[in-house]
Amino acid sequence: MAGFFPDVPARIPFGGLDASEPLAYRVYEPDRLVRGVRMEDHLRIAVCLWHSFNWPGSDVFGTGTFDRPWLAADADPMAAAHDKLDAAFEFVSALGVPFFTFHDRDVAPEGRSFAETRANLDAVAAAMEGHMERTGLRLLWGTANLFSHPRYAAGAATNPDPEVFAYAAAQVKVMLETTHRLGGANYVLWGGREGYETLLNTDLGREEQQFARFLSLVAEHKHRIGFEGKLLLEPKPQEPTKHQYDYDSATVDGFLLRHDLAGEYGVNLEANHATLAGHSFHHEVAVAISRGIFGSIDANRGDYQNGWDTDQFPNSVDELSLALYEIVRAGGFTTGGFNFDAKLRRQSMDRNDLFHAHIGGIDTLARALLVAADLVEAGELEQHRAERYAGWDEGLGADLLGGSLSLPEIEARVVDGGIEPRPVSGAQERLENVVNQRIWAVDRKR
Ligand code: XUL
Ligand code: CO
Repeated sequence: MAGFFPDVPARIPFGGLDASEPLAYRVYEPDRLVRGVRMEDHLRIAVCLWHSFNWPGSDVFGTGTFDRPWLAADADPMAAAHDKLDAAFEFVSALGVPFFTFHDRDVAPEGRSFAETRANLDAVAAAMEGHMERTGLRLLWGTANLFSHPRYAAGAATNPDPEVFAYAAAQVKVMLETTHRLGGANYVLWGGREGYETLLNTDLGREEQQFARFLSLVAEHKHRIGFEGKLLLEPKPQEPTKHQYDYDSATVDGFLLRHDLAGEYGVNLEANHATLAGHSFHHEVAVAISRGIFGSIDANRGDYQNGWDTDQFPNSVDELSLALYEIVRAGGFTTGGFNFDAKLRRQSMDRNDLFHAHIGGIDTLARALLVAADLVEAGELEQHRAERYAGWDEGLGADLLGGSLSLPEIEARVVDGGIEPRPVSGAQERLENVVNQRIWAVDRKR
């Protein structure tokens, strides 16, 4: 393929587990049916344009190492924006996944005024429409970058200065409209700087009110313009701020309920953010599903020895199988999907490293999907869970939950009814074996 990735085929082929070609899928086959649904439609995979196309491979100690000509300091900003888009669409179509995601600032440069910035984004969106039409690629979600520019150093919606709130609100309005124009399936808000560095200068009560007002304005505008995608908040406990208000799924759910926003927002869960919050990713997915706020996933992994967001590509079938089990069991994604919010290591400076990283991550997800589907079909976990809670479906359990009994009446039931509970095994090890046996057996299914 002539273009930015000349050594890569126009479409990464499926080679199967025994393939020797590194640029081939071992497991991911878009058309393979899993529980009657195409693999592509189960996973709804997206490539993010920030780590993969708008980041030069810099870290806090060193400058960029990657070959990304459009990021050169002397490049003309709009010409560079178009070159970046050409390379990104070439990449995503060769990968053969259906979606991409981006922040406004990933694709279009800031101008000298708000109006010029909007004009830049509109021009890039027009070019994007052309690329989308040509390649058939779709937008999983759009989002506004409310954290890089110095104006947002003290937060966007939760900034002590109302002018910053206004600027951020205007920016989100534009990006929500752009996402709508491009047919985006969702709109994401990640509050990177909606939090604090120190409580010594922070009014928690006010900031909570500001954040809630901001989110109501966004929801209102979504309905005003007829955007049918979901609005999603992306929980993260810290980084860049010491503490972020959208700490985890449970915190977001409480916030939404407290501010009458339930039903308007769901969550976009990132694996590495779960790790930073001290949770497993499995936990975050299960909590969001049980609260009815599950939306989409940012696929990546952290490093268990590091306390920061390393955003590595996912490579653990074991861990992802458990998250996928929850998703498949709950009926799968509606508007969401798996977005690779993952980045290369700074030393991975070969252009094709971007392909190797995504291919590995996609195969890991595909295999985890097969395991999850197997677990759901076998039904052992579900059966055990149902039996474990069966007491609540009728008799005493139903009476307790139904609210018909007071504490004295419950005492009477214990005494007169001779209630004498007997502990039963939680069977954790047996259930862990069930999961592992499915992971081991999945190869044999072909
Ligand atoms: C940062 C992060 C963001 C959001 C989008 O940790 O995950 O890239 O996904 O702003
Ligand atoms: Co993310």
